[in-house]
Amino acid sequence: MRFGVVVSEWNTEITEALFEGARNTFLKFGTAEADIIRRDVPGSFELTLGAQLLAETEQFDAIICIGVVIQGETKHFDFICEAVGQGITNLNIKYNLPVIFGVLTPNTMQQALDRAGGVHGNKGDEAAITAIKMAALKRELEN
Ligand code: DLZ
Repeated sequence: MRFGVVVSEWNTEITEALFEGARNTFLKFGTAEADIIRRDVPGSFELTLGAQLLAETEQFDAIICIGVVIQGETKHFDFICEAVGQGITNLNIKYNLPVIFGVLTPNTMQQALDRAGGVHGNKGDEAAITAIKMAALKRELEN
């Protein structure tokens, strides 16, 4: 299988840890390093277009979007989360392709760290497992 991973450059300490979690999980389940294609985008808002550009190439069994949006004092949080959630949902339907929501939406940086290799595990691992499961389901039902 071949996987695309789109990574947001905001809060890179967290997004890099999530990417490493996803990458290690793909490798553990037998994906070749060359079949994990990463592309970076400036922020989580850009994850949707980044994933769409990968989907358009028709080279992937699934795509993961990795980002972290931390609750702040402005409404940015709500707008970005709403937009990326809806955008990724739409891509799943538009391309009939698993596009996985690997976006953390914590209240604090500590909550993000806890989910990026901390006490609550690594949500990047979970995103990769979801990608593998959905890609396998798609193959099974299409063949
Ligand atoms: C502008 C912004 C803010 C305030 N916060 C975050 C964040 O917590 N996480 C994130 O991934 N991106 C953030 N951004 C950037 C937006 O996602 C986007 O890159 C810009 O609004 C430009 O479209």
